[in-house]
Amino acid sequence: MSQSSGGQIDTVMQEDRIFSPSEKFVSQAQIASLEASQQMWDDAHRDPIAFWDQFAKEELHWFEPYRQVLEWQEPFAKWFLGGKTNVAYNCIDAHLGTEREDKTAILWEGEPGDQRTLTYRELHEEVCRFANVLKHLGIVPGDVVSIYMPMVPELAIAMLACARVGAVHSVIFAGFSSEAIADRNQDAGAKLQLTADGGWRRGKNLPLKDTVDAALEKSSTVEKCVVLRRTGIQVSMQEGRDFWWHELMENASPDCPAEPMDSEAPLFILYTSGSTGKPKGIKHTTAGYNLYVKKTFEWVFDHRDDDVFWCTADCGWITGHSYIVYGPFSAGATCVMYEGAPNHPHEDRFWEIVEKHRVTIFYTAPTAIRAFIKWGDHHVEKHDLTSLRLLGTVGEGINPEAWIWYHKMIGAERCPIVDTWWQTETGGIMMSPLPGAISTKPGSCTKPLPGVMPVIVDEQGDLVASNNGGMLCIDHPWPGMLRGIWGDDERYREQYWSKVPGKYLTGDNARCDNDGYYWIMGRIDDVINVSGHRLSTIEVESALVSHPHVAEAAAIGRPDEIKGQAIAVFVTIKDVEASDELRGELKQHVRKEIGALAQPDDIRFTNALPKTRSGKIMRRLLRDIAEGKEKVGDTTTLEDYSVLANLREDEE
Ligand code: 7RM
Repeated sequence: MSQSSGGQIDTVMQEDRIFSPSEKFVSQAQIASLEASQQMWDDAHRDPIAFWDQFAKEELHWFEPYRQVLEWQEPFAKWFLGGKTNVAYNCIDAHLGTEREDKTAILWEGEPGDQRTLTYRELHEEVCRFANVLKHLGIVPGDVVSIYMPMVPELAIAMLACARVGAVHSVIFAGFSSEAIADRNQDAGAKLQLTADGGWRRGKNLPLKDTVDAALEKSSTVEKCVVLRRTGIQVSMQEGRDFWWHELMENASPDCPAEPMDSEAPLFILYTSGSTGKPKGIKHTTAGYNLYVKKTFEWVFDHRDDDVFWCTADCGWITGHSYIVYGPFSAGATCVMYEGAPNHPHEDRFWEIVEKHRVTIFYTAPTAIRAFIKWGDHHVEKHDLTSLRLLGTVGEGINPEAWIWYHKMIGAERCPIVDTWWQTETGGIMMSPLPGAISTKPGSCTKPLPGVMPVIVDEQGDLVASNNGGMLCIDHPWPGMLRGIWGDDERYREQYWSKVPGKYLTGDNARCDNDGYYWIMGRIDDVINVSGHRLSTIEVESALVSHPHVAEAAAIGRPDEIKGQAIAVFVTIKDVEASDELRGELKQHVRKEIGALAQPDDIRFTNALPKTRSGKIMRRLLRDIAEGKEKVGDTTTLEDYSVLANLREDEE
């Protein structure tokens, strides 16, 4: 182990397993060798401008050509200056008149078991009609439309219709409170609200319109509201403000040419949780984002025309924006879209859907994988998953043992796994295996995609040596990068461009091993400092998860008079009861796996960990609890409040 100096992060994890794609996979892959991927990477590195220029010309429809590829006035990038295109056009119209016109675009499954399919032609008609509805309601290019809807096809239709008329959408996950909606609406200056009467979640009817009604009392800029009928629950409609989706659509013409939009016209705002209470609206624009999500979708998922792609995220997150809607549709893919929970009506719902629709590419989050493991293999074994050829993960680091389970149980050791590292801010995937070209190591997101230039630096901003952990930054602008924080250039500079001069600060720690493989080590703020050794949360957690009775683990540093910090871990277990004996066994297990230094001081058993609504473990809250704080920090993004109450009761 290296001695810490200059703020580097120690690594204690040793993961030597390596998996190569099968001959069959490679023989059919688009990028089918290390040499081919290296060639792309070298081309992009040598001349990023020429690299992206060529793709932009080939892959997007231009109403007017651009005159300059990139203008970089740090920290503000503009891509494809002077060009005019339209994201909805690239996602739909581009496929009309080709063999994709009658191809299925959306394969939708409602939670209660209802089903709908839309071909690209049908999607085109729906989007055009709703685009006319938007115009009829007075929406003009640049207006902000707030969307608070369940995972139904109309959510994608609404996003695409906004893009078609040049409106900027702000999708808010349909689980947020009325306060959260109002805060975001105010910050964005939203003019129109789109919602539904309700949505299904684990058999319950979520009263979305009621929540919106409360939000609109405090959304001073919102003038009108369109309501989709989904569950049929009773809602109150305010005369002159609220309109039924289906009534407006009845009279809407299916003819609506796409608005030629400037390359840098804002496409959407997506709010992420900042460290302060103030909502942070990440801004993405038109052409660069569109190109980036299209190419990364094709590269990472090795997309072919006969694929059935399923990304299990919600459109309320960046993963849904980029890899349910804009990336796959630009590439002409068939996408499964599912409305509900993975355990409704039973814990095998996802596998039932995979079997039913013959899904070939499945993209989900580590939190879901850990839940599947906990629920038991028999749910998986009931179903025929032989259609799958490629698996993916996103959202958190995946513990190597969870990776191995995914590889064996879901992939039957046949499917490569793409562990994709990226952020709301990056727009699309930044690091991931190219599945036909790059061998995988469980727990590593492997290598940067072509054109992505990661660097790892210490507190002084100096590059760290290979295998040392440090702050992950990105060195050169890329087309999908955020263009700022909505209405707050100063915060954008301060948060992403001030700590390490000249580089985009991701906020994550990482190390790059001797083979050039990257290992994400968690958020900078989550580092545990034990006697001057700075440890990453994921390594301690992965050591715990490799124990047969551990389902999930979260490691944090709590204050300690002697060591600076002590390691406290919160653990959910499976198949056995909590006991002091197990506690001792787990400490020994971690000690054996990664060493005495990383051995937890406290182990607290819990039936659930606090997570964000998109499934990330909230270590910050656990720190507050471990420190015995009466009031924990910002909980607006917390998924389940009862978890906190339970953790408190469990306190020793
Ligand atoms: C796509 C998304 C971003 C943060 C990011 C990381 C963590 C995401 C991985 C990962 C390890 C991964 N956007 N993260 N993917 N950590 N391995 N493959 O999740 O804006 O919501 O979150 O998520 O900390 O900075 S996000």
